[in-house]
Amino acid sequence: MGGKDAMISKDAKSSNAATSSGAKGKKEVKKETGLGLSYKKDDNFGEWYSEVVVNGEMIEYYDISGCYILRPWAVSIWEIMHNFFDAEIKKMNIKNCYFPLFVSSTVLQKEKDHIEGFAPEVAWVTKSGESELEVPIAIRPTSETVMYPYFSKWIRGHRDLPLRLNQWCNVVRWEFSNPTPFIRSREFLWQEGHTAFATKEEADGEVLDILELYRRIYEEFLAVPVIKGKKSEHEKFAGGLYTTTVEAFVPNTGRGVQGATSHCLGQNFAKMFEINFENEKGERAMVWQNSWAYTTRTIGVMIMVHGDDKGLVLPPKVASLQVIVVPVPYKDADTKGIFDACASTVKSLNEAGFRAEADYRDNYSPGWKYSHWEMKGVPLRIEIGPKDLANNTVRAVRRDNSSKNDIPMADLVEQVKVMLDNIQQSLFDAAKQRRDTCIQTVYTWEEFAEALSKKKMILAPWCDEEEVEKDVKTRTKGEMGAAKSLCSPFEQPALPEGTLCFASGKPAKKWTYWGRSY
Ligand code: 87F
Repeated sequence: MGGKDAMISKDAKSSNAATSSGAKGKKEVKKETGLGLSYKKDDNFGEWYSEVVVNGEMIEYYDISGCYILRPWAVSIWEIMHNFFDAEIKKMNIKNCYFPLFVSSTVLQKEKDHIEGFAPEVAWVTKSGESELEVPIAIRPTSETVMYPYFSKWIRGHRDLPLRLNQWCNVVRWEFSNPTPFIRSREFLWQEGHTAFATKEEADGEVLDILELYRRIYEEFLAVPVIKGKKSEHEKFAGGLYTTTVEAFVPNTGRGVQGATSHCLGQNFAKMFEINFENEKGERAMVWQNSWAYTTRTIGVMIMVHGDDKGLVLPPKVASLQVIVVPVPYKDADTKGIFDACASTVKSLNEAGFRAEADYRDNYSPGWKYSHWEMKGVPLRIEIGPKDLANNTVRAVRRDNSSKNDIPMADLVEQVKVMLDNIQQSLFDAAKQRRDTCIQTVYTWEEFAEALSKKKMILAPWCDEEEVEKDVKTRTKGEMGAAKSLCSPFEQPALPEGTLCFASGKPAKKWTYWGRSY
């Protein structure tokens, strides 16, 4: 990434992006419109990303490093995913709740082991006005310690189980490394699910049900392919029993990205917080717990995977605007007729359930509007000019591949549906193809090092020993960051007897994905 966060002045300057400069990787900006990006995705990915999130009107930089303003264009995407996920978990009888933002230090530190490694990232409130607080209060970085004392209070007998809660909220983690909009920010939005069951089997089942919802968010909504799998002992959430993940990959940087996680916490927290119940036999038993979350990081992954040199590319299912209708009036043409055709096009599309609008602004040319809506990633543009009016057609232009299609007015709704479905599918297919060409299977350390230098996502046979993973990290340390295990995919290729670990030479136990990551 371009290390592009420190100063608001620098950020604000680059966000205008209209001027040309001699900086590395800069391209000529379209002079006519003043729109366009000054960096190309393949030439300078970090600068391209910083520019596209601002020019696409997703975020605005803020005067606190690592904090970003989410503009309506980004929040509308979050809301669409929220509505899907919220409805799905309600079907599973999971209830929404809200716990406070603030945590006392005694409560936060109750489960010391789990908090230990994270302590430097916890932000504290130490003052109100000019006076020091008697005891500092932490801002939640996650809510295990906030919620579980109440789980202990609310769970008495087996009839109180399962207890399945979720909250939609913000969390704060004071990151020090390279903040990046959506991907690594100091405050972010998420849902965090926290559940308790009488049996491990029920908990195990839920871990996978939730992981499947995360897969659907990425693949069906964001059109981003992910790999479902299990984290290594070294990479799992230390407070839990095991961690499952959906892993995405950003081909341009060759980095994996943990898309969302679903943990089985086992009984660690139950012991710590005394969350137990009387079972059907009248004995005391400890609950089995899970926790799971996805965050606004999802949006960043989608931008990185689909965006291009013209700006954002939004998959139709998450685009707050799916179709932008642009009138193309000529000097002597029937302007009113064109505007009326635009209005009736929008009306038909809205009535059929599509998110469509027309851009009637008279202070911008059609060409400027094309660039503007391309920058914002609207999946489909409909142009209506004098010829279209005469022929009773509209011209539809796809954002993802620029293909043009003249559609008879009579087939409008039907054709738009087909085109949006095609865009959604081909974005996924193209992303999957790009991702798959980055996956490389290796058997030896030499092959591994070579593949890593080529920014690959590496599938390798592994002995599954923590010491070996630590060793891989040490041996790959460098400017670009060390490689680590991403996940062991649930779908394991065959592992013939006698296959050796790529890093230790010991007998391999499983196939695991490795690479650099966000
Ligand atoms: C940062 C500061 C303090 C991650 C932290 O993944 C504590 C933590 O506990 C911390 N960063 N974590 C792990 C979060 C685990 C878990 N929490 C609920 C999830 C899903 C949602």
